[in-house]
Amino acid sequence: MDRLHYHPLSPYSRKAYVAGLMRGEPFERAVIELGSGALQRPEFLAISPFGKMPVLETAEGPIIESTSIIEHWEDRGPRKLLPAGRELTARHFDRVGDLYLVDPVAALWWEAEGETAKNAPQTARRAWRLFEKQLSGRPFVAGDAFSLGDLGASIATDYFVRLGVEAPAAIRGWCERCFAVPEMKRALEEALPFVERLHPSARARA
Ligand SMILES: N[C@@H](CCC(=O)N[C@@H](CS)C(=O)NCC(=O)O)C(=O)O
Repeated sequence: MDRLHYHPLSPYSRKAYVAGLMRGEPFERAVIELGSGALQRPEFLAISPFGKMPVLETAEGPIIESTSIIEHWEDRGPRKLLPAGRELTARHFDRVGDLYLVDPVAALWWEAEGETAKNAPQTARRAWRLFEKQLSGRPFVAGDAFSLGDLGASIATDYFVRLGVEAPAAIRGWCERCFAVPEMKRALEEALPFVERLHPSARARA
């Protein structure tokens, strides 16, 4: 059985975790202990050589990179996050979301003094403009259904808002729709205790 190494707080982990839940098939979960040095232990580096989560152990070997994990599952079926005919749109917004929302919010969260963190709100606002344009007349970026294109971007947007970066109304509405997906809601609820512990003010802004 596939085994996902992840932490509920990590947005990239959460992408893979939500995708796993949406499949409706069992998978093993190994929660990484934050701040324990677990990511740099030889046994972890053997499956994730860059010391990053998530990583999925499969019968064919480990898969790193959140999107690749999701693609592995989508390829095996059932297809949940890459809608037929809208796949390229979903993939495009997944990439934009990772680069211009997830990476910046992670910098803001962990290294608030760095250059990426300083530019993070501006980068997010530019990304949100792209999402807003795509969302005009559609509930989700690839059409009527929640897809890979919404996944990481909405998780990161929720973190931005919790950290006090105001998102436009249309983006907040889209985010609400994303978090109404039961698996998104469940994964957020599992992350919130850690959010509260690490950034007590973030919970208050939620
Ligand atoms: N591109 C990777 C990014 C993974 C990543 O940066 N994960 C973060 C947690 S959200 C991590 O493991 N950081 C630990 C570190 O860099 O030491 C993916 O999509 O999986």
